[in-house]
Amino acid sequence: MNLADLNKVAQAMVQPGKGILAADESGGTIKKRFDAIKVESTEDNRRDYREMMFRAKDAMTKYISGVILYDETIWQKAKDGTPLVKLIEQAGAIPGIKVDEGTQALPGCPGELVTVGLDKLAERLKKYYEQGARFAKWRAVIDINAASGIPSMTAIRVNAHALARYAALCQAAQIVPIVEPEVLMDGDHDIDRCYDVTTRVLNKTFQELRVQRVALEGMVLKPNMAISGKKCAKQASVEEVAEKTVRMLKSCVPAAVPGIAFLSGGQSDEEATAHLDAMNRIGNLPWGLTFSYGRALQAAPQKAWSGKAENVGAGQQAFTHRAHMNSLASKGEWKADLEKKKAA
Ligand code: 5MM
Repeated sequence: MNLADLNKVAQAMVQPGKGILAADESGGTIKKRFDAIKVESTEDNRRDYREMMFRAKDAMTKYISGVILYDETIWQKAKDGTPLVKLIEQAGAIPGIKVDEGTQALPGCPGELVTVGLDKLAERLKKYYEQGARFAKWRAVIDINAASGIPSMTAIRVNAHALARYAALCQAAQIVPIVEPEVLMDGDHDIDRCYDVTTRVLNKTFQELRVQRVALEGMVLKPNMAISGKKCAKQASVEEVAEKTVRMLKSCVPAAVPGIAFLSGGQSDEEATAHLDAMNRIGNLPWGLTFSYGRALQAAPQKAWSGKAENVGAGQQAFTHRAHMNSLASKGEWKADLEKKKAA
């Protein structure tokens, strides 16, 4: 492992003013997104949609540091035969790859999941590196449900162990691991419950990363924010989310980690931007704080595109606008009234 090079890539992923496009929806998830805009999820449509984003020059060159791809996409070519990975590289962004293989029920823990995909991961990483991937992503899913008493410590430990195994294998293959332990915001829990559970999850994850000798300088963390569950009657304000998330991360994430790139987790586009902005306005943080959004970057361009070739320009404009807003938020320079203006 060359830690200096891993650190260089990790620093580039979280550089000020840029963030990561999570375009790694698996087959089932992209179908759900396409169903919502009445587009059939064929290989060609998936390619056309992602090609549209990767060719959005302003967004990709100014605001996007890296793109997380799904296995299908990393091997795909644009309509004119250019590999999609090349389009990303030509824009000056870094190609990355989702390497987990989804979740399975965790035996003995009703209602809880474990992320799978460690078998043959070393071999897969070698091929992805040859194909241009310089970082990878693995997502663990932790649910909160007071009625069923979850999460259990078992689910937290098992998932932390798998995240650390994955991260160590990535670094041995000279690939920067994005470590994503996601505490879902689907329940009716309040922000303080989210804070407590996420604290436990992050502490366990970093403990496992240390045990398995993962070099913290060569990774990026992709966490959820401390936020109210979607069904909670009392929704925390932007300021409370920002203050509690920063406090939580400061107490759990070592300063050796180059950067933190949040998932959006079902927040609206503007909420995700406002929260990131408010955190960066607090300032004096030991790591870069940026975005690695899927839905909060893509909902608008998906709607604008809606599967029609004549809408490619509109889709690119919508994507550029969201990327621009989040770029500003990553520097604490976003203002709500900028949302009304069109992309530059
Ligand atoms: C883009 O979606 C990613 C892949 O999801 P599936 O494995 O379900 O297809 C997902 O891991 C994503 O990167 C993170 O959840 C962050 O995305 P959001 O939409 O929460 O910002």
